Amino acid sequence: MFATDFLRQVRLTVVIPTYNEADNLPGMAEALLDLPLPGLQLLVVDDNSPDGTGAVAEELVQRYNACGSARPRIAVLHRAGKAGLGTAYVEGMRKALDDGADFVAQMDADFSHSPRYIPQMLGVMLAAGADVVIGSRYVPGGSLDEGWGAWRRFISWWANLYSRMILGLRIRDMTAGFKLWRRQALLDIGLDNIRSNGYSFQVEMAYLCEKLGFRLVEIPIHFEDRRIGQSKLDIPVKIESAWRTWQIRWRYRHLHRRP
Ligand SMILES: Nc1nc2c(ncn2[C@@H]2O[C@H](COP(=O)(O)OP(=O)(O)OP(=O)(O)O)[C@@H](O)[C@H]2O)c(=O)[nH]1
Ligand SMILES: [Mg+2]
Repeated sequence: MFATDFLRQVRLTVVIPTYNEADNLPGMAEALLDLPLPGLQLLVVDDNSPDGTGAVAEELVQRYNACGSARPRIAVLHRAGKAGLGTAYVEGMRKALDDGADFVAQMDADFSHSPRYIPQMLGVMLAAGADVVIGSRYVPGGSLDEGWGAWRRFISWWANLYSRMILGLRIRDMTAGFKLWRRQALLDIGLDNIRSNGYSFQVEMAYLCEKLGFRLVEIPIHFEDRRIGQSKLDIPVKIESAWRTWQIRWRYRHLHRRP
């Protein structure tokens, strides 16, 4: 099969958790569905956002699924209330696997992660035979929004160093929320085991990748500041992430690489 045929048929689901992202979601959907990947599906996991993101997502379903394609281009998972980033990803990824996705991407709704990297991530995954590809701010060529002040840069740098040191990992961007997973990698991780919410969800998943001996590639990305709206990951989430790192280390102390 030619590479272009493969890319036309590839079943890739992009899971995006949303809480109050009504202004960002239509643009994200358009950018994702414009990519040269007709088998790409967007799965929105919304927590009954007060700004009506859930209703916006349903309008997008009507708009983009009307063309009669076999696999819906957009699906929505509505949850009753704000239950955290980690559980949103677990539920979304589980649904993506149940629906037969071969590849699952995870990213934020706010354009911090540009959709244009997705074909590149898929290409790298296939060429390198990787289990997971990480869109990384902290490998050579990666960069942060110029608008980030010194304090924010320091906190992000510190969070990375902290979790890398405690967990003894080589991954450069431990809190990266932009990843592409091979189906089998998520099955091997066992999503039912994941306990972390917030930033520590990313740390727990990264830790399991290394512990299980996954083939992992970090590609450089430019991380933009959110375009519209406010951050949902507040101080309590950051504190939770700090102590969860120790919990992750303890919980998986007997875990061995997959054969
Ligand atoms: N479903 C769901 N989505 C969430 C929750 N918390 C955050 N999100 C989404 O997770 C993504 C990341 O959250 P952000 O608020 O952008 O976190 P952040 O990138 O650290 O903060 P900013 O730098 O301000 O963007 C966004 O798409 C949010 O809408 C939640 O409890 N439930
Ligand atoms: Mg963000």
